[in-house]
Amino acid sequence: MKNYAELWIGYGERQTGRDCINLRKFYLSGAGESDKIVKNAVRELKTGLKAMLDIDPGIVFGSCAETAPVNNGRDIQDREEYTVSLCDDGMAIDAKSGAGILYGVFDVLRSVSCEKDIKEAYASGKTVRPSNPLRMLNHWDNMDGSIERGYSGESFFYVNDEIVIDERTVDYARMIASVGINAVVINNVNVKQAASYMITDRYFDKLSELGEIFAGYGIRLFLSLNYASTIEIGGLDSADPLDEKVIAWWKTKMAEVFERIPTLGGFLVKADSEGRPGPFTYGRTQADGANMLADIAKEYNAIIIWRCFVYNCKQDWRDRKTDRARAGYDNFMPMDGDYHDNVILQIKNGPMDFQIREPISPLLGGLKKTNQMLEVQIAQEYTGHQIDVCYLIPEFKEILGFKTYCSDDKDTVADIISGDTFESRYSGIAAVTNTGNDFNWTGNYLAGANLFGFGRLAFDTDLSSEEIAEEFVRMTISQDEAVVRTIVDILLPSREIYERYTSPLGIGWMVTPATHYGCSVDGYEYDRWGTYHRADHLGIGVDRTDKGTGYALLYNEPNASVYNDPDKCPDELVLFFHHLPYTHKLHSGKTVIQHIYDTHFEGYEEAQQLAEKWKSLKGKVSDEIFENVSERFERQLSNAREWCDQVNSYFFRKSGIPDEKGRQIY
Ligand code: GCW
Repeated sequence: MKNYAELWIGYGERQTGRDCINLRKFYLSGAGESDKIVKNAVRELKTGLKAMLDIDPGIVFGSCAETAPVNNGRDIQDREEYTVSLCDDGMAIDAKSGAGILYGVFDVLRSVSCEKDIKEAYASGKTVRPSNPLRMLNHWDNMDGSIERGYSGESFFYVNDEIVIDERTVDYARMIASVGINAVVINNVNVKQAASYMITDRYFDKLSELGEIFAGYGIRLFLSLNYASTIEIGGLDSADPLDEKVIAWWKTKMAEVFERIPTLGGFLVKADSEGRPGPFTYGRTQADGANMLADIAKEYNAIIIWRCFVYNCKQDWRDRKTDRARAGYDNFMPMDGDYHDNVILQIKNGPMDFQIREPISPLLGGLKKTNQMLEVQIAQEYTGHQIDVCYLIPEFKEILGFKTYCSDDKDTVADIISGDTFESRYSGIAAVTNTGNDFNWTGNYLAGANLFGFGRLAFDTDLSSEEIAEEFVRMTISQDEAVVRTIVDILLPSREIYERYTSPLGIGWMVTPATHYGCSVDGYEYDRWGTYHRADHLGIGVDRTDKGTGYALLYNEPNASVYNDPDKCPDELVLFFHHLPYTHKLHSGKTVIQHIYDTHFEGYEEAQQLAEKWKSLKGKVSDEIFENVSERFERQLSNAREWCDQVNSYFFRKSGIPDEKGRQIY
């Protein structure tokens, strides 16, 4: 027995498919049997089919493409594409690389695992080309084993400043490769202490071993980099990106790093953000910093992913001119076109910080001459800490589908990050991951749907939230139709329910400072973080219109005009863009205050209904899963109740306006 769950690669026994002739022989073409990814693919196929159906398939190798060198660029999608089709005595997986074959194998295993009719599923051949070149997970794991914003135990990569490589490491690679992840950053973007030494001899051997394991599953290893390495580990007195000594140090360093870790894809950098060092200290731009590193990394075919989460975190709450929402745009937009071609800017989905509802960052659709990557967060920092169930795939679908109007066609976020809109050399999507060393990897079993779902969606943006949820439940929890239905019905509305009992109408925050779990309406109101709701006895919201901070105007038309006008702005974002009286009527016909009361009472009630649904599964799912999720639901309900009562009481006390429906407010 392993000391962790195998989730969707557990390959428990299945009933359907045993007599399917097509599963008895596989013709693989695209890479040869000596390719190490192909070896892993074949092992996976054999293990999976044996365990699920007691079938030992024959393997026939067909034509073999040339193995191209490691590359993070656009053409990667050509090599990762696969086609699965039926033949008389088996089935064929055609690709142009080992990775393509591996993804084809996982497609077949998924179908078997979901008890699909194989003949039907592949009747006309199925070709899938990944929607995004880079499909990444960002770990915020620290080398002491703690995880920043981790809610699933400690890191499985590090113990006491050492890198741990064991069976779990390999199963992790299998698990994420199975949903299409092809790149992983294994350390926190806040690079401090031991992590600064990742690029030294101290860790090279382990990193090289890890990189090889990942490479066997088509995954490229990335590291977060300390921008001030020249000072902190190099003994120089500067990290000025234009300083010759600094440049020379990096040249030597990178030569060493890429020699010792040949599989390394590049680096992720958080600079000039929340106390991390960066080029601003030397009066240089973000582009100066990114380009310096990228020019050196280029020689090794590597990329620099540079985060846009740069803002003033020492704001004065009295100051109404400074608007944190503008910061990313103001810091990065003026240099559009200046970032070198192996730099990617990594942009959080919203302008603030992973709130339950935010508008899309105006950099997405603003930047036109820069490689871009979207950053989302499946670690539930602001969305319930993997205690509250919050299936995030519907939110990600909204983000990807958002029309930025940056061009006549292909203007959605999905188009931009796929690289199609601007034919970008590098692009993709990253998620701050939600894993840890808990038995079930993600704290709450249901939070596994976000890990599974992120990968599936990044690989195939056209999949629906429901299809993904259903696959997750069938592969991980149960095949029983009623159970599948019940859990899918819990997952699908969970994000909107969470939104209803927490902060209203896009304003965000109102969370307990530091932990970010639980309600504290004024927790950040008189603090330095730039995250205010500005409520008084008359109204609430931040004026980000042309009369306020001007943020609304950073969007392309018609989005700018829509957001700038309280009568056009969608309800769910209206307090993000406008300061409004409690009596302001929303499109829904309700006043702001009545909306707050209604949604909070409803949200809490709906959370109770979700918990009831879960209770009905006793005896129908494993005890381990049932108990884990039940215990979380108990905590979710007390959390939801606090949110509901605190928010309602707060706004009743501020506004003095009673609830039309006369419900109990304190
Ligand atoms: O959401 C904030 C978090 C920080 C995090 C930061 C970031 C890694 O509260 O913990 O630091 O974002 O994205 O860099």
